[in-house]
Amino acid sequence: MEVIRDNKIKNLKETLEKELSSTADLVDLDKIRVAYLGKKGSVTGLLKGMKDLSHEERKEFGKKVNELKSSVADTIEKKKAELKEKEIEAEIKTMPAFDITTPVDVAKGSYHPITLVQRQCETIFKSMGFTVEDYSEVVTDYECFESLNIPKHHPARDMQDTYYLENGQLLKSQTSAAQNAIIKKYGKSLVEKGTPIKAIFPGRCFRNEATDATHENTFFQMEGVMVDKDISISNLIYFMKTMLSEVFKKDIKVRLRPGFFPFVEPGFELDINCLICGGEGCPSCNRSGWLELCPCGMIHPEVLKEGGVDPEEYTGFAFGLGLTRLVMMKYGVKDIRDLNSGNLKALSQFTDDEV
Ligand code: FA5
Repeated sequence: MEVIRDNKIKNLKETLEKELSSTADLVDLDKIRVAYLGKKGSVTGLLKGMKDLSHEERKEFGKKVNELKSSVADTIEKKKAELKEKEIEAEIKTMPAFDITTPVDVAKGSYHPITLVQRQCETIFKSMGFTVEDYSEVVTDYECFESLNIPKHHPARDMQDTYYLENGQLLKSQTSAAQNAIIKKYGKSLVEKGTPIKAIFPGRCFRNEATDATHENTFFQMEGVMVDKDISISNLIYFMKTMLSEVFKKDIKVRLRPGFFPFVEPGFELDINCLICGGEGCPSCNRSGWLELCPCGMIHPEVLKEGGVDPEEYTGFAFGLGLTRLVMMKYGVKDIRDLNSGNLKALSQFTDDEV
């Protein structure tokens, strides 16, 4: 009797193998699974005659049927994976070839107006012999303040509260944060070869401040420094005026008034006549007719010394152009917040084929 039962198991396995080898479809495979392992399936059916067996035989046969059950389930699962893979391969073969270089049919993007004006300023300064430097947005207290003659607890820090990282670094509140590194970088060739330091460094700045039509918490500045023998305020004014007349393609009325920054001496505020209201006074210029655009001055001897340049021998100027404000004036943007709004409709109106 045991031989008959073993034969039944063997036959069942052989029939299953035959059926599987001629199955090429997942639906048919599922039918086979039900036919073998379902409630009324042939494997389950084997257990039906068990009630007539002795205790020992039942134990023995039950074990064999359970082994059969899991081997059938495994075989069906393997076949299922095989069929799925074949199905995917067939699907891939029928897919049209994908060419990654095919142009996408969507509206063309455009440069942000700040990028346009930044590039324009870079071109102007490069044509006057300046190099363009890039600098990190995350800086140390030394870079942003101490190297600029602003020690801890100096009141000048109050104007430039910014965002601090847990490690003590900060998001730079002014592009002047790069001054020390630039002076150090080019100081050697100034001293050894007599090559003047002439660099601009545009960058994003951050300040923890209440926003209004002319103040954002995230805005752009463009710093410039020039250090050589006999550099004076006249050089500074020349470069500023040249840059502004190139950007606006006309002479711009500017005014220079005294301004205090611990890293320049003397220091100035360079204002331009508000181009939104023509100097009449409007919310964009705080109703003064003038817009504070570019603080500047002669680099403080302590800052030169900190950068490794002898202030007895060399002098230099520095300026911190409010790039975002320049963009407002150039394009007549009344509220600075529009520039960070991400509103494509508002931004896409600014195009410039010169850049
Ligand atoms: C400075 O940041 C100095 N580092 C500038 C400087 C450089 C002086 C070199 C001397 C020598 P101030 O905080 O004024 O200065 O900012 C410079 C310009 O950045 C401002 O004139 C203005 O145009 C722009 N600016 C300042 N704060 C904001 C703000 N919150 N939103 C938009 N633009 C701003």
